[in-house]
Amino acid sequence: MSPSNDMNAFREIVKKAKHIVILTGAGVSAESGVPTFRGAGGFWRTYQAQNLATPTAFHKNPGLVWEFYHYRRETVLSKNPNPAHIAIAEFEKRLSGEGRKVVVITQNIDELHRRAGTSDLVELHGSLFRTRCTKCDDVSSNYDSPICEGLRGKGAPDPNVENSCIPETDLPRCRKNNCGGLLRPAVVWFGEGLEEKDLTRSAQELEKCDLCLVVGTSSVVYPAAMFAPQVAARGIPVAEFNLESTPETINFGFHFEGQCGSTIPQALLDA
Ligand code: BV8
Ligand code: ZN
Repeated sequence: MSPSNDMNAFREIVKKAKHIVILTGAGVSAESGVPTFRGAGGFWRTYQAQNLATPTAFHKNPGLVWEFYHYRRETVLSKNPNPAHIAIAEFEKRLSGEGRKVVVITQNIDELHRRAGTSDLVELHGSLFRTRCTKCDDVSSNYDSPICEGLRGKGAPDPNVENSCIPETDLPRCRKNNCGGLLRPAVVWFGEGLEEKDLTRSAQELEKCDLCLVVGTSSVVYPAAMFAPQVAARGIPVAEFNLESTPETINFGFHFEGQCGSTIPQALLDA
């Protein structure tokens, strides 16, 4: 049976729900001006994002990968949460006053949910604003712009820009007890496992929720892509908010087509 787009019927379900999981992907940040992975947004210079988001790429050319992440850090620092992030954060606050739980499980590394005020948050793929030392494993928050002098003015996304070949000594280095190790972004690259604590926490919330929203994701990257179908398989209502259908749409009870900056506030405000 194809999914319903009856917003009033969905809002009635929202009003009764006690434990809501909201799964989000790049589409929830699109209206903030943060490029998504699909289509044009998926390219930086002549590279596809997912070919740079790998341990192999970093090992081969840490300077190029740092230019890519520096560009994304600087881009996100100049953007703000949009009405979808804000409605989700307000929804969590309002429901917590009624003893009802809202938890956001995001694939995004832009921290826009955090900046919008969401507190119950699982950042499945890490954050642009955390680094991990490749030598001592220290993980630290870092909002410096630029993250180091070697990257100042680097990272332009245009296809004809030459790679800067920044010497490794000029890349972000660990300052913990003068370790000096090369830092990497504390994100989950393709081919890397997600953090055990995040997988465990997600499984618990997905098992217990009585409503799931899946917002702005193409549902092609695993294991995150399995989460919403898992909830639907338990007979729990799942609503997909997207510009288009995805390979998982057929498994969901609801599908709301459109910009989630409009459809999410419609679904959540005062529900
Ligand atoms: C793992 C952080 C195993 C980094 C990301 C072959 C080789 C190696 C691995 C694999 C392989 N085949 C399969 C795999 C597994 C792989 C995978 O799934 N690959 C895919 C490509 C097939 N997965 C992994 O590698 C994962 N790890 O499997 O580990 C393992 C286990 C134990 C031990 C060792 C290994 C790790 C995956 C995490 C990768 N890191 N991000 C960074 O960002 O730089 S993934 C990254 O891409 C995002 O985080 C996100 O997850 C994904 C992009 O997806 P979306 O968020 O959905 O964004 P997208 O642009 O695709 O879609 C946007 C959607 O929004 C669209 O539907 C659009 O219509 C919609 N939209 C746009 N605007 C709006 C909107 N909707 C509403 N309103 C709007 N305004
Ligand atoms: Zn270190």
